[in-house]
Amino acid sequence: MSLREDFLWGGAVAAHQLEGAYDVDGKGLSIMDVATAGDAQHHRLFTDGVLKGEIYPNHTGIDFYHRYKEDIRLFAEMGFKCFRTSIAWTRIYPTGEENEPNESGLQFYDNLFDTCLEYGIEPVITLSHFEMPFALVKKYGGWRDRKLIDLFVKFAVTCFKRYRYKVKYWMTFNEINNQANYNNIGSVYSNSGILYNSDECREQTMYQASHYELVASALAIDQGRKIDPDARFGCMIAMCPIYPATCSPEDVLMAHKAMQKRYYYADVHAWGEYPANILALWKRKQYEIDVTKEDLDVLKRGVVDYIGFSYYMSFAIAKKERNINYDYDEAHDLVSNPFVAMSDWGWQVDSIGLRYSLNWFTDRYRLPLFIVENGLGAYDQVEEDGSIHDSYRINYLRDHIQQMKLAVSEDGVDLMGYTPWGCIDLVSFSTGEMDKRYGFIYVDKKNDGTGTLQRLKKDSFYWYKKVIESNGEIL
Ligand code: P53
Repeated sequence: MSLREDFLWGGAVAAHQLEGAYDVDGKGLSIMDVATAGDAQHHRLFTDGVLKGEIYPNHTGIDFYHRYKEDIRLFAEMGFKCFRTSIAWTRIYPTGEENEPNESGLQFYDNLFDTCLEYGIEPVITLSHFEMPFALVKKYGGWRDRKLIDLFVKFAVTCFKRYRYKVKYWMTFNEINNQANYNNIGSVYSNSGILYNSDECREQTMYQASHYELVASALAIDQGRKIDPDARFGCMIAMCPIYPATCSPEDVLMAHKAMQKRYYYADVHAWGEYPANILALWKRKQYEIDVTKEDLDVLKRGVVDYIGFSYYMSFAIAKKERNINYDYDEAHDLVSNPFVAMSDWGWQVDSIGLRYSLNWFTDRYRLPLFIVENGLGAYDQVEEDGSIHDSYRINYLRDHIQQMKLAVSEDGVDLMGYTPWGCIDLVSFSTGEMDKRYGFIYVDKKNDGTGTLQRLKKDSFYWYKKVIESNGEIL
């Protein structure tokens, strides 16, 4: 049994990481427009608006906004069947609160999707990929406020109606579960637009904001199905399976409890209800979460058709002696795994973990799966003749595709497609660098923003073309 005939090979990106043109054609300021540049050692900062003297790499991205035709042509040359990107909320509703959408923003995505479809490339669209109007953060504190649900659903419904004949595959929130890491401010701000106050209980706030997002996702899906019964609606989960550091029963249970806390989001998306372990946690910690009876009905109605997920790495965990309740704190509890390699940015490279994850999702949800991100961030060297020999990237992808095929052929996983991350070099989400590259296509831009923006084909470009041509048989 090999991959299905209509397997969706492609690549993935996100609006704010490549479009640039951050204030063009009526676009409003998004939270990623106030993220400064960082590097492998330093996190990016989120400033209070755009400040003079700071560098904001997403303002220019790789200028995809003006060059998308050339870039899609290159994707078509590789044989892409699909292209995953996101819609910048702020191009459609600049502050989130307008009554009427911004026509030039809508038109941009019409043009982009038309270009894809001309080449037979299916758009796979995320509604909110780590961004939201900055105005909603200032006014409501981001997803702290129930008001955000209606504003998001308005945005989603506008997109579903407008692109009904162009987009068949939707996802609501990118890596919604990354905010479970509530001691990492970067991931919480990007997921939910929340900056914590010094005296608040972060964990409780995180559960509240996450609940509003889960309700917003379900409401959007429920509406989306009425607008386009043929479309398929998915969630998007950042999958980093958490292994026990040893076979001590305590480590095994610790890993299991950590998985519950990092992946209950998928339970809610797929089952339409909270798992008992999260409700028990809220009770033990006396968290008062605003969950109405109507919310619970909505969650049931808005379950997903498929699970989209990213896979880059696995985690490992050991139980700390003092942690009597097996409470998982992602920012402090992970340990390094001596059995796997590490990328230059410290991400644990583990291709078997992808097969493990595909099995885990299938056992738990019995839904079709879609690997919507996977890849290796690496430094590339451009040779004098313009070639780029990225064998490390090819090796990473080959190993992961092999494991993905085994999950299909040996384990019976129902897999819709595979879209490696950053199919064209773009701004790194976590560090804001250009130097952390994932692409098959090199973009001449440096961390400091200089460069010609010229596109060059890496060795992996030619390799991936053959992979797609042979439907994964030639690796
Ligand atoms: P960069 C954590 C774990 C796995 C994936 O990341 C993650 C994160 C957040 O840091 O993010 C996804 O660019 C995300 C993309 C991002 C990509 O992984 O930091 O969906 O927006 O660019 C790669 O190397």
